[in-house]
Amino acid sequence: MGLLFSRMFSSVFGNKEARILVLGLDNAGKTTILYRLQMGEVVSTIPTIGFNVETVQYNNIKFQVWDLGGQTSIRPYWRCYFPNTQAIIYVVDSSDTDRLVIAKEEFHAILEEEELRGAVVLIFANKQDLPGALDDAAITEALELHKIKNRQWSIFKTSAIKGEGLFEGLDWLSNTLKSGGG
Ligand SMILES: Nc1nc2c(ncn2[C@@H]2O[C@H](COP(=O)(O)OP(=O)(O)O)[C@@H](O)[C@H]2O)c(=O)[nH]1
Ligand SMILES: [Mg+2]
Repeated sequence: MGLLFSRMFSSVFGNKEARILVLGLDNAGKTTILYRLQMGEVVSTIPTIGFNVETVQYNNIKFQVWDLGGQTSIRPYWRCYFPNTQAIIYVVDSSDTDRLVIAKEEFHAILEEEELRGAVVLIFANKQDLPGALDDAAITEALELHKIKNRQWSIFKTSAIKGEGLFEGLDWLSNTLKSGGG
């Protein structure tokens, strides 16, 4: 994936500093995806203000990951990571139907952030390999994706464990960013 990744994204941002946030509830599969992409060393920052941020720097692109949900007091600190964000990858555990409502609420709260207004959104309906996982149409419904206004978005079925669907999603993302989104 590392090589494919460089081929897809090398011309997207030029030399511009870019940020892609990988967000979702805990246990969604974000960290697994980060390792699966094999773009480089994952650096975990010390959680001094109560949340742990994993970063992979790939050329001029920073991928940053943290868990949504939980304490509301730390949320203002998330904003430090919002500038220059061209894309959000939102990861959902498609088999965790009990927490889909929370996943939806956290998702729409993030979309309301002023500094993330221009970011393109890629949704990964992850853990498709598990029995009982909802498909992309059902996740679209549960997350109320039709409510997204004025930004480009797309949803892909993935299995981070098997490495399925990730490439297709990133391909969509790089093409969308190339054609001026984000
Ligand atoms: N079956 C299955 N398990 C997954 C998948 N992606 C992640 N996991 C597992 O789900 C758990 C949480 O994954 P992790 O990447 O730590 O989630 P994070 O909290 O969002 O970073 C781990 O045990 C992973 O192995 C997937 O696509 N399928
Ligand atoms: Mg994690």
